[in-house]
Amino acid sequence: MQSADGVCTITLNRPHVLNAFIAEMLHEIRRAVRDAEDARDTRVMVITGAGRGFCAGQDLNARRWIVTETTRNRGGDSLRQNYHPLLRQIRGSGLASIAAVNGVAAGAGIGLALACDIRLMAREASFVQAFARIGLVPDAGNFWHLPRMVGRGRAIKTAMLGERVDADEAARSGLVTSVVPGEWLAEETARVAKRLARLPDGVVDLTRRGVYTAMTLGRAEAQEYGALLMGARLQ
Ligand code: LHQ
Repeated sequence: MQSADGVCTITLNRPHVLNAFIAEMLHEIRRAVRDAEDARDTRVMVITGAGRGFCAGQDLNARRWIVTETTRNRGGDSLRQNYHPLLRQIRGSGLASIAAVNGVAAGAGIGLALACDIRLMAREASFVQAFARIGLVPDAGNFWHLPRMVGRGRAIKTAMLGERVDADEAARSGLVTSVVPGEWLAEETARVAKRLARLPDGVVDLTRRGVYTAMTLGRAEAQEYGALLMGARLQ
């Protein structure tokens, strides 16, 4: 983890397997997020990958994910124990989060990117919903995010077929906020992160709370929630 100017950067660092997750790495990321939250001057966290991948999801060599009743159950437990706490932590933290998607993201790697507030993507990067190919179903937040972000039809198509979604398609369908050539990704990420870090105190936290909460409410309740948050700004 690196920190400067209110921005902390967490780099997934298993490039030989496109930064696929193992339990230890998930714990390390959680620790890094906690450290970022505890650092008083940190306002923004950036998550990115070392090498040519962002994150290829679960490391398939860490355990053999042959689909049997047993592995299915273990898969559920692995999600509950290893993945869900991290995704909740990112979403629940008071820090703005940016996924700088530098390369391919697959499976739970997409889940990690979608848990962040903002996704900036290198033109060379792509998303692969790899689950179905190996006999699994989308998880790690993908079920929740995909239909909301890209609509039901696209969600089902990409999840079932597992076709590669390139960066331009990801931007068109709303999965990422912007696409830049790979060599500019770090610069663009730093620019956006700095702007977020310089916003008045509380704005980032209340805005993301407003958006995420409003997504679960009806119109009238969402308006009222907006009034409550505005009240918190102007008392
Ligand atoms: C890998 C991986 C990988 C190990 C590439 N593991 N080595 C949660 C908990 C519970 C249950 C299970 O599931 C989950 C959530 C999940 O995330 S399930 C989904 C797991 N991920 C995948 O199925 C993706 C597997 N990888 C791929 O489909 C491709 O590698 C992608 C599309 C990501 C990239 O393709 P390429 O750009 O062509 O790269 P590559 O395939 O040549 O990979 C490069 C190296 O990385 C290669 O190793 P090698 O020694 O030959 O250079 C791969 O074996 C290794 N690698 N993903 N998940």
